Amino acid sequence: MASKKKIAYFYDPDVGNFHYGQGHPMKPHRLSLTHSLVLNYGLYKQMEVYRPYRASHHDMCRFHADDYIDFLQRVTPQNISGFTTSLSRFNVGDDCPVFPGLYDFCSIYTGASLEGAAKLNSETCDLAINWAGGLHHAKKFEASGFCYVNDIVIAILELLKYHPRVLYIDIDIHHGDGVQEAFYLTDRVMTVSFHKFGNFFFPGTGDMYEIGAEKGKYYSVNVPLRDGIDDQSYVNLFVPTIQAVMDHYRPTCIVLQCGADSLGCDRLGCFNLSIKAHGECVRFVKSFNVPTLVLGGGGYTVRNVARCWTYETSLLLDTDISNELPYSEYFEYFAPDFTLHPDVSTKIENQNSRQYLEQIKSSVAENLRVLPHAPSVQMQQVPPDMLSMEVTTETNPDERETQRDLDSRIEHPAEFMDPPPLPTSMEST
Ligand code: YEV
Ligand code: CA
Ligand code: ZN
Repeated sequence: MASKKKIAYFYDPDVGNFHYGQGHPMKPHRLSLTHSLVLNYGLYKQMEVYRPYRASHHDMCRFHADDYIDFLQRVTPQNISGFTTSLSRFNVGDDCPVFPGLYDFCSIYTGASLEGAAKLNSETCDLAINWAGGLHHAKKFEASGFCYVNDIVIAILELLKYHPRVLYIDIDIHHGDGVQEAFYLTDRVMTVSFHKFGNFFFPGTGDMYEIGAEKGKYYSVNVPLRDGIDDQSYVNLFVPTIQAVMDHYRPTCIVLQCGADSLGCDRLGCFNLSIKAHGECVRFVKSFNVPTLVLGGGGYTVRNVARCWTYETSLLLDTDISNELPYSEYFEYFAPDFTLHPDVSTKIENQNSRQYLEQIKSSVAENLRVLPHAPSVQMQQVPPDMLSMEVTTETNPDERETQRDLDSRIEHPAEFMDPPPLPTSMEST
């Protein structure tokens, strides 16, 4: 096929061995299942498979507060009783527990997203995939919704070194609140989230009237949905919405969060999407031929998460794969059908009326119409990034890059919303 893309795929063999704790719905083991299917379908042959870089404390502090990352690095299940004030201050507890290896887990999924962004920047690949990433709820100063470090914000900050406009699209059933909040005041990033909204569904934000503020006004797009949305309603809303966003914003790269909790039969979700419809959104985004970082996110019925992200890996590779699953070490998870596309529909009624969906569509279109086409930015020189460091040891620093390379780099404005300062505690290890 003429449009075959160079794909970088990131997977760390340790990532599936972390445990949030007994009964917790977030199961990193879903990442081992996904990778096993990707390998057993033979998809690895068509992409570059990387064991990712691990993000450093410094990398995480590009978005997060130093004392918060310090806490994540120090706290363990053994010393937790010495951190009672920090636990509540940083929202670590029930949804976001302290578990063994917590910091390493964050370092793995964040390093992979950051390296994916750097490989897109250097044009080493056209698409980068990190199913372990996409933890969109983490905030500058706190954990939230099973997310501790916001790998998406950190990856977007890396992309902004080279890209004037980054589009973020989020098809997880939850609102992409952490990413929206980080870029609420800037036109350099447009965030678009489709999510369940209403009846106190977590996190409670993402109404269609949240549109951004100051320079970022109209650069946050929210598509609030009711229970039970089906394939046809979702795709018929997603396609024209993203088409209008692409036409008006003209991003130079895209970050796509593919949370699989929007599928039918998800343990925490209430939508009714099939794996094919979820994948259709991924395929549509890919069809614009814009460099894209593809990330995971939520997804709590692990067998369907693995099916969904395997299918989406095949779509990104333009490769058809059989509905019959290949044998793998986790084969029994896929009983009784052992297929890629089992029926995941439920009896939840679609509470999104045609009228309601039309109203959202026209409200989004109206907000996009007032945008200037493709806002530009002041170009500035920025410090070298992680990949250029690898090859500069013996060269004259003045000759490392052409002027054209330097001109193509763009500094990002530091535009984060800081909540009011909190009282500091005197805790130590
Ligand atoms: C979400 N958290 C969650 C399932 C079987 O809903 C919340 C909490 C109450 C919450 C919240 C709700 C709102 O409507 C608005 C603001 C809110 N802030 C908070 C903290 C997070 C979902 C992230 C994707 N938690 C669980 N839904 C859940 C957590 C568990 C933790 C340990 C063990 C079992 C658990 N089971 C769960 O659901
Ligand atoms: Ca979403
Ligand atoms: Zn989610």
